[in-house]
Formats: sequence, structure tokens, C-alpha cells
Amino acid sequence: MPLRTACLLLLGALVLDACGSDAGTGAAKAAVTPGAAPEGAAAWTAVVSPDDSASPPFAIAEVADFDEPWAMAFLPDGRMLVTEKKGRLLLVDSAGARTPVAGVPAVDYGGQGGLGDVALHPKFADNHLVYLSFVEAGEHDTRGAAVARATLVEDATGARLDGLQVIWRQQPKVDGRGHFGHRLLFGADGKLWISSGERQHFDPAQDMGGNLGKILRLNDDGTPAAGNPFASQGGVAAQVWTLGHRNPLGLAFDAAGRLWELEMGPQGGDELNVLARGDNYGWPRVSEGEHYDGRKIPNHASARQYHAPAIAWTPVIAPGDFIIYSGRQFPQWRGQALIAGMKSEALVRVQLDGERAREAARYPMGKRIREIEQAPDGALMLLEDGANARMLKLSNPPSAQP
Ligand SMILES: [Ca+2]
Ligand SMILES: [Ca+2]
Repeated sequence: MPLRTACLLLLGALVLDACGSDAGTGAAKAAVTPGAAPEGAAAWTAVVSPDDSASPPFAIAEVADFDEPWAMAFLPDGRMLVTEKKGRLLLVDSAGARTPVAGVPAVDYGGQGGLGDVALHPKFADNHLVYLSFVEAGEHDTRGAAVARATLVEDATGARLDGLQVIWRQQPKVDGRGHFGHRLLFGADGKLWISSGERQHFDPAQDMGGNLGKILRLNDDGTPAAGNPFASQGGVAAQVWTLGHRNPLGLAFDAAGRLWELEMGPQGGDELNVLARGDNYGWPRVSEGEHYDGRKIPNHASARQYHAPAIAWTPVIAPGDFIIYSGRQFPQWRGQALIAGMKSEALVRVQLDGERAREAARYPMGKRIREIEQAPDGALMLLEDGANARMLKLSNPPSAQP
């Protein structure tokens, strides 16, 4: 009963591991068959209302292995760009064959930091612009996330990035190696959204003199977009769309144009939020969790000036990223959030209803899942976390086997 074993181990991990939900390294992993049907009562039946959890409607195929992968993005021709935290960018075809891409900027690797997200310019087919987030070293043992863009070139000598230009930086650079956030998203209007973590320094999330703990809305060249709510304050405040975020690791638009944001809470209190222009999401003044040292934090309901999450998780799921599904292979999931779960070692499915959300199902994967993307054919692509991490393709059988 490997799956049942995994469920029990998962429950144990939730109870025993009181710190480091986002520390980037997993506890002992259970060897399981991902996606197999759980037997008996799963460990989380008390906290979710699973419908098809007992029989996940997907088949799983392993595509390739990576060393600490962090993100992926699909090219128009169906190949993928995959980042590895230590600083490698790889072109990957559907059969898993990999081509290294030269010209990646130097990254400050360690802790939660290194090479981060990858996104394509909305007009990539014309301009071949690729955007990367990464951690950049500063002076005196400081560092911060940065975003660069460059042209992807493929010729007889291989693949490379040309004309690399840093277009955005976390300010200020601070010590520590956590909570960079640095997920990237382009909107339909071509605006670039960046999630910026508070670098485990708490108060910067409320300080408009810096851009830590904020969601930023920029033009594709990194300049502040017109219409941002704090533009009159000038400086980096002109970049800010929302504030009061801890470690935001996912951004996605739903079909109605709402922007959803997923962030790691402290001990408890992972959040899925609907972002509203200029709103304050409360960190570190309010949270549904508490500090790792046991100090209590008032909850969102105690201070109505802070925008409360649509859903919060205690115990944490420790999200890596999420998508809002829109594909063909799982039509019953269109409009739902699919979350890559790290500590939860699961694919977490959340039903969205307007601005409300409820967890609908968890699919045990037996490994920390760092990243999720929707493939052009509607399959789900997952990246496991850490060393010897697999890329998995989840397809709705029988028609879509790779
Ligand atoms: Ca919050
Ligand atoms: Ca992603």
C-alpha cells in the first residue's frame, strides 16, 4: 500500500516539521507511484472534500531529469525552456532531449536562491525575447532578485542569449537567502508582473521605500506601468500594484481577468489571494499562521484594512507555483487553480468561484512539486523539487499519451 504509506508519512511531516516549510530541501521522501489511487481514508480527508481524488484522471509519464529545476516555459514550437537553480538554462524537446543555452547571467546560488523563473515575451514569435529572474549578489554579503531579458538565438553553434539586459532589481539588497519570490507573468495587455518576496525581513513588505514584499506591474522594459496606484510617490513605489506579501510564488489570471496570487505563509497560513489595485495583503501585521518561534500574529479578520485571502492553509501546503487551467485534456478543471505542492508533495486542485476558493482535491505525487505549467495540448507539466528531480507529464488518457 505505498500510497497509504505516503499519506501517513505526509501527515507525520505536517505534524513534526514545525519550521522551514519553504526551506528548499525536502525531508525523507516516500517511494510511491505518483497518482495511484489512495486506499482507505487519505490523511487529509478531514480538511478537504475530495471528489475525484480517489481516481486521478491522469496518466503520468516521465519526460526528463534535472538538477534543482525551478521553472519552465513553452516555446511556440512546443519545446520548453527549463531553469535550474544553479544557473543552467536548458532547451528541452518533447522527448526530453536537452540543449544548454549559453549566456545566462551569473547567479548567486544558495538557500532558496539562484536562477529562478523564465517567461517569454508575448510577442516572442517575432522578437525572441526571454525573461529570466535570478538572484544577484550585492556588496557585503547581500543579495536580491533581479530580472533580465535577452534574445534567444539558435544557430549552428548552438543556443544562446544575446543582448542580456537587467531590467529590474529588488531594492534594497539585504542579507539572507530566502523569500526572493521572483515569479514572472505577462498579462494579455503585455504588462510584466513580478512577485517580490520580503527576503525574510518582515517589515519591508509594508515599506513603500523598497519593492520587497510587493507585487509589481511593469512595462516589458522594466519601467513602471502607467496607472499604478502609488505612482505619485515616485521611486520604486511607482512599480507597486499591491503590498504586504511574504513569499509570493505564483501569479495567474483567470478567464475573467482577475489576478490571483499564491504565497507561502509562516507556520501555517499559506494564502491564495485575489489581487486588487493598491490593496495591502497584511504581512507581517496579519496572517492566518503564526511565527516559527511561536509568537502569535493577528489574523486578517482582526484588521479589516488588510485584504484577506480567498483561502488559507494550515497546515501549510508550501506552494511552489500554480496555474489556472484552460486546456482541452481536463475540461472539468477549466477555471480551477492547480497548485504545485512542495511540503504537501501533491498536486492541489482548488475550485474558484468568483473571488471565492475552496480546495477540491489533492493528488499525492510522492515528491515535492516545485513547478507546474499547462502544455499546449492541455496536458499538465510538473517539475519536482531538488536534486534528481523529474519533469512529469500528466495526460488525460487514453488519447493523449506522449
Ligand atoms: Ca495576507
Ligand atoms: Ca510556472
